[in-house]
Amino acid sequence: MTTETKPAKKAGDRAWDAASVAMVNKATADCVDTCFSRMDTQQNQCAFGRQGICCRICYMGPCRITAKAPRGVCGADADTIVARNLLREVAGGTAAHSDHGRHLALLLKRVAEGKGGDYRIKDEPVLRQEARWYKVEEAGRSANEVALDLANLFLNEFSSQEEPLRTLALAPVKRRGVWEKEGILPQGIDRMCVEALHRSTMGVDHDYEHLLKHAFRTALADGWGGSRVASIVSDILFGSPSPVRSEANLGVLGARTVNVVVHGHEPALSEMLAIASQDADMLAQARAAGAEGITLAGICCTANEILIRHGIPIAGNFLQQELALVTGAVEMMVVDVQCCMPSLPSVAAAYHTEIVSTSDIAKTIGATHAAFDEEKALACAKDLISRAIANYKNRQPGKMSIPPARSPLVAGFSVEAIKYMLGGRYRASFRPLNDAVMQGRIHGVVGIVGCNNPKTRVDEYINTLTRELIKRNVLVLKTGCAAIASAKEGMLTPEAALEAAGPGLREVCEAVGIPPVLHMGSCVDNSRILEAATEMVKEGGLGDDLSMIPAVGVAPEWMSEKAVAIGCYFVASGVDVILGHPFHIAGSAKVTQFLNEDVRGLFGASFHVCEDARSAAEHIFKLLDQRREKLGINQKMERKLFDMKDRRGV
Ligand code: SF4
Ligand code: MSK
Repeated sequence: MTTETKPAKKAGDRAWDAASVAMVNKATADCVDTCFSRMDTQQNQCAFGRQGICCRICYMGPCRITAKAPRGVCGADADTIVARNLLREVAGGTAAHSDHGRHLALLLKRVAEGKGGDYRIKDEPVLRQEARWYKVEEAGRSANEVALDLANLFLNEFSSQEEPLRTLALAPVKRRGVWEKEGILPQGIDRMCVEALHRSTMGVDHDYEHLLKHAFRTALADGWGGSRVASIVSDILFGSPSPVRSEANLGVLGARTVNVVVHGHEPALSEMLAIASQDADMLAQARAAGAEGITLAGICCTANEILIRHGIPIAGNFLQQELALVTGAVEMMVVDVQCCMPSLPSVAAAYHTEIVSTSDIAKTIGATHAAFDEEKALACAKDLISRAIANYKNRQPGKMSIPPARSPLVAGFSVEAIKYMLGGRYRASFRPLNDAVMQGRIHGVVGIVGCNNPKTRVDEYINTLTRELIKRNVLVLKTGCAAIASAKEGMLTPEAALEAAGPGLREVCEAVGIPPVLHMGSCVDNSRILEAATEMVKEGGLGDDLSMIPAVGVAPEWMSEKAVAIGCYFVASGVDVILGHPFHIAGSAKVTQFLNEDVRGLFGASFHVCEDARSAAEHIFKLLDQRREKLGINQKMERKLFDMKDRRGV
């Protein structure tokens, strides 16, 4: 095995947006270590790990597969080891999304029992609509009675031992038939994760195809189970998202306000922080401390959750979590779970920032732990804001520098909101979208999701691909850090983005008043993308299965196990997935062939690796064309240049 040594990158090669580049430079000047400098010290990353052929599942190992040692001590070959490792990644990703969903389902149960403290059911129409979908009696019953039955049903999705997930009933009938035929209908989410660990431990399941099929089964329990539950319960408790205006990038931090940044994934506490940060007493306290007010801003998916419901601004995406601290202007960063780097307290130590962890399952050395008590949620949130205000006096003006970057955006496109935008209150439906796809004005729909990764220039792939696709009349749906990348780029502003869209897409977007890039929420809200695709199938005219509609998923700069699970549930749902860089599977030609080719015979979709944005755009177009061809809707549109008169006439 050889390792490559590369020269350290310049700050401009680290990130696409100028604000991040400025903060990478400031971190260097302030002698602060960030993921970018650590990427350099980690540059000789393990080639065995990268190919997935290192096994440390038992203590006869660790074993590494080479030409001279083609089997581990137990006899496992590269195919078994690679498949086991991937299955464990899927189980990790599924567990993360689903445990988030479980916490919310438990909160819904407590609210329904009158033990939810400051939480209430905020969106009763959504509660009742979901109850009807899940066949829970709702007519003539109180909201709390309905919520209790629904919460128990959701909790049973975790513990069910024999019954397949109830949520699978929301998928097209034909797709459910595919899952049944392939033996991958998931039972309870917890059972799927436990079985994944059991099957991949020493001496159990050794057939790579059999292991990988369970990876798809486990992932389905995420996308159609745990993630879906998280999105639904968040909508019931905190309100269903609808389009809101806000701003994104580090410039949303205030030079003269107390800045509190929330980071992570679970929205329960941040919902209360959104209320507490606007409380009159808190604002008076901030003014008494010499500040002009309180700025609450977010990083990662906690940010997306409070953006799509309250319009709270976004400070940045995943790789800006340390850079936000490097501004020297953050009084407190409140972290919950997932994607919060353990380095945050050491970066914060160079400034005056206090890092506060709030989830009892997630502690970090150097952070203050303030356990979040859901029964006293608002009081906890106010305590945190007070601490942040008290910390304002510790700012070191000489160490402060807030980049002036802040881009306007519109976010909050739930499936219901898209339907409403497309058809209005009385004719809300996906019909206009399906018609536009069938007529070729919109070539297809592409979901761009996932994280950033310091191996590549932050946001470059995401933003280049997004521009290329909308220019070619592809409607883009976004979640997670990919959505934040577009926000910083100004591509979530209807006006700016429409300028960059192709004529057919622009015509449709202008007619119905939507931007060509729709921010649908956080990582668990990838289930909303599946829901939108299902609506397109149900609406008719684009085939009777998810594998038929002209749709593709892309994870350009992904880094998390959660992205592996998301990719697997998209493919198992019949949606092709483009990865900007491959899974750690290159050590097995059979596993690579199975995931990138053979699964097409099972699911009608597979994985594809495109390491640059332009080749990804070409490939996506080819995949969309293939589906359009099969549907018989790929006739070339007559070329027409649209003037303002044409557009007004749409
Ligand atoms: Fe080695 Fe087999 Fe143990 Fe893995 S399970 S560490 S390959 S002996
Ligand atoms: S936060 S999972 S870095 S998208 Fe959901 Fe961003 Fe990826 Fe975390």
